[in-house]
Amino acid sequence: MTEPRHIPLTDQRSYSVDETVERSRNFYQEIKRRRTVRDFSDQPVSREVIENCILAAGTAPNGANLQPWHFSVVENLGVKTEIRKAAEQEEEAFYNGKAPQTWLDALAPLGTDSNKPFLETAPYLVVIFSKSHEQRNDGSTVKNYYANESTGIATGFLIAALHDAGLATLTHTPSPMKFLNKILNRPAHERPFVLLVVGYPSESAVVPDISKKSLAEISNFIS
Ligand code: IYR
Repeated sequence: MTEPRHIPLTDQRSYSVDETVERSRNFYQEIKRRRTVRDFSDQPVSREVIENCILAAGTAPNGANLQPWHFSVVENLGVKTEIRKAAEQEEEAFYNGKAPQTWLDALAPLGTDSNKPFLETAPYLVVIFSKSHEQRNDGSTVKNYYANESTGIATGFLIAALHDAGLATLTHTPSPMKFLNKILNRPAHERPFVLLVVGYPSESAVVPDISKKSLAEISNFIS
C-alpha cells in the first residue's frame, strides 16, 4: 500500500467578504448565459482551445484520483460523417417508435428531431468516455470508483471551460452510443458518456424559449 504524501496547499485563493459575494454573483451571471446550441457554424476553432479545455476538465474531482475518463476529439470530416450517419440511425428509431410518448412530450419544447447536421458542421466533436476500470498492458485490470459521477463532473468542467472561451456546446446523447467505440476505436470497457458538439453558433442560431427553476425550487437551507 502506498503511504500518503502531502504538500502545503498554496494555490487556494480567498477573498474579502464583499469580493466573495461579487465573484459568486459574477460567475452566476456568466454561466447563466450558457445555452445549448443545435445550429453550429463551420468557423474553425484553434486546437489549443480544445486542449486547454480538456486539461481543465481533467482537473475535476474524481474517485480516488483515478481519473476514469477519456476524451476523443474528432476533427476529421469523414469520421464526423460516419458518426452522423450512425447517430441519425439511432435517433430515427428513437423518434419513430422507441421513445415513449411521455418522453417525446417532454422534448417537444426543445423542437428536436432525428436530423443531426451539426455532427458534420461543427469543427469538433468531443466524445467523453467513462472508464469502469483501467486495462493494463499485461491484461490485468484495476477498478475505478465512481466512474460515472467523476466523468459527469469532468464533463461539467469541460462545458464551463468551453463556454468561458466563448464557444457553444451541445450535449448530445444518441442512445445507445456503443457505435462510438467502433468508429473511434476505443476499447469495449470505455462507455460513451456524452458526445459534445463544440464550435460557434451559426449566425441565425435560435434557442428554445425556456427558463431555469428558481433557487427555492432547486434548493433548501437548514439553519
Ligand atoms: N437523443 C435525442 C433525444 C433527446 C433526449 C433528451 I433527454 C434531450 O434533452 C434532447 C434530445 C436527440 O438528441 O434528439
